[in-house]
Amino acid sequence: SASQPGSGGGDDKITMGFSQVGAESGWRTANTKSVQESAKTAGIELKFSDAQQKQENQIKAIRSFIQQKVDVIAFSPVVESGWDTVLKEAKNAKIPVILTDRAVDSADTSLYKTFLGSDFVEEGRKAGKWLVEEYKDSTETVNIVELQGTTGSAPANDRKAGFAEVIGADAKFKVIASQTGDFTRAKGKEVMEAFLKSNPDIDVLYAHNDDMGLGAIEAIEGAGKVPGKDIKIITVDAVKDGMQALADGKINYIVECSPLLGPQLMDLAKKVVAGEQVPTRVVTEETTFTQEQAKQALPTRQY
Ligand code: GYE
Repeated sequence: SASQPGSGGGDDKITMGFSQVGAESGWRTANTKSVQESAKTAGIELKFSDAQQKQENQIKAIRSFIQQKVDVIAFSPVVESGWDTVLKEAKNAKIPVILTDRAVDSADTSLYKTFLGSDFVEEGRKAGKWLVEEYKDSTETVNIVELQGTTGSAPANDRKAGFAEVIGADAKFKVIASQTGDFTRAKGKEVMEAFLKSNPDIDVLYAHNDDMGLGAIEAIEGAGKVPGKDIKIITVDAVKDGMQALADGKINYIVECSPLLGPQLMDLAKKVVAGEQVPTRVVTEETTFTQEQAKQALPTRQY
């Protein structure tokens, strides 16, 4: 409202500046839709900016939101580090910041009000636990390749760490190659092609999102192998295309990561602008899917 510091308009409508990572994946498309639709429903005016996976674009967008005196800034930081300066500028301008989806590594946690999003380390652990269970009766080496998300991003760092923590307990699990596929289908395919050329004996692919896994499936089929059988595949997100591939037997297991953060984000924004106390961390609720569960869930899947 107009009486709040940082209020731009003369009316009571809250204005939110939102800096999105980009449009790299099905998850991101669903997330953008969720944010835009729930802003409308909540009566919040949204200034939306797409950073095309570049931190410098996000910093520019945040500075422009500060200049426009929005009531609240929300953003999904493409990478974890390098935010202190611009977040201090927002703080000095008395504009509250809400981290959405991805975290920052700033030591000074007073630079933002709250962080809404998934527990990515736990997602990595869930992927690892499925693998341990799947190979519990085998004593042979399990050769794993990993497609990492965007370098330096919270989900890439954390999904790698959680997975490594769980499989690290048994020496038979070997990550023989691990590289970024930038969370995109095209990059996932390209990197998987290279993996297949240099490693004749891949048992498992762990991809940090569905899109990279879907690109990799094309590469695996192109190499004359059967995805889901010759090479077992675990991914994260559970977007529709991923769930379809899971139901079709091409993916073996998906760890869910919900992109539907919009409604919670708008609730938090209203509270923060009103000067109310909010929890400093809000974790999204998530599940996992086997092939059978995917078949059941698909008809009613929202994203
Ligand atoms: O898993 C991936 C997207 O930050 C959780 O970003 C998000 C990740 C998601 O590109 O598909």
